[in-house]
Amino acid sequence: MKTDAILDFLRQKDVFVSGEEISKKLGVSRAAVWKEMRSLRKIGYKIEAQPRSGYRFLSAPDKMFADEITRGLETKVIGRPIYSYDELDSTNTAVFRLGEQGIKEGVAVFSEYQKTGKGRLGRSWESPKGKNILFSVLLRPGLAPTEVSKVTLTAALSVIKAVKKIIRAELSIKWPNDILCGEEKICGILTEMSAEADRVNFVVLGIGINVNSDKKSLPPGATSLFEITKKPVDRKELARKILMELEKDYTRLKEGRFEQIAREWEEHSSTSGKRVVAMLLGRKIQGQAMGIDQEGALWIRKDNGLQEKITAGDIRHLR
Ligand code: BT5
Repeated sequence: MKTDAILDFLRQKDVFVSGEEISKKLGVSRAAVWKEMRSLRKIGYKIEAQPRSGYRFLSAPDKMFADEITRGLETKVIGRPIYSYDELDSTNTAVFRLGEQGIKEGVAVFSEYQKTGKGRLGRSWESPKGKNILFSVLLRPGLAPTEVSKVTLTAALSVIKAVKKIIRAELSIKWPNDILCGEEKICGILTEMSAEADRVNFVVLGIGINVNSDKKSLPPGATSLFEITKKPVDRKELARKILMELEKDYTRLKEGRFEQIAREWEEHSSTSGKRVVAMLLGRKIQGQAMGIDQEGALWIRKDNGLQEKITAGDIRHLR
């Protein structure tokens, strides 16, 4: 009901505000104000109350509430609106449904936990409750199905730039969709689409980032931002930064400037120049990764000197 309005009002003031002032301003009874304060505290807001002075906002809980992420979000499309949940099967599945309902692009769904978080190729994404960032965004990029991998590469660039704005760490992108610290994974991206033969209806971009969980609660080979810095990271601030970077990069993608994105992606990539092995359907190729082309495909110089490009699948860094 008036919860958002009360929070906004308290936050603007940054001093004690009397119950009477709040009730006048918002046109509700003082009893209603008191009740709202109680329910805000119940969900983790810290609000100081003093009998004579009234109420003072102290802090918001470490929860990915949609309103909290939206506060200070400077985007026009991405994250407009945001929905957030305590638990879902998968944010990708939830956003896919929104796509099928014809909802406009930009809507984002966050969840504190996923019962069946999805990785690529039928793999799973494991993330303990309330510690990390798990979300998906609906996009309608107007690309051909063969070009959708560009969305994944674009998102990887946006995430790494956003994270680097918040923490100092040696992070890199492993083709096509992993963000690593050293060789340990802190972020995975899953792009799914609904398409006809030559036209994409919509794309669901799903991003999972290990933010504040400790290594013990993550699968082997994974690490988190907390493990890197030993300090908790403000998840909402990071989420906002990612959405904002994504809006800028996605706009460039839509305007046909993927070449620019690919160049920046290369600057952050740890794949280019490495010896890699690529697992393709039924066969393996080994050689030196040369970098991505204007379509986002990875070129590998094989040991026999021939070059081959891969457009999808998994690679392993050898050294
Ligand atoms: C990915 O797949 O890396 C894509 C992950 C996308 C997850 C997000 S979360 C929000 C949205 N909703 C979803 O349901 N999914 C998306 P892939 O490259 O296939 O990597 C999956 C593999 O990474 C697993 O087989 C594990 O080995 C490993 N893994 C699982 N959970 C991990 C974690 N939290 N951190 C690092 N690695 C993990």
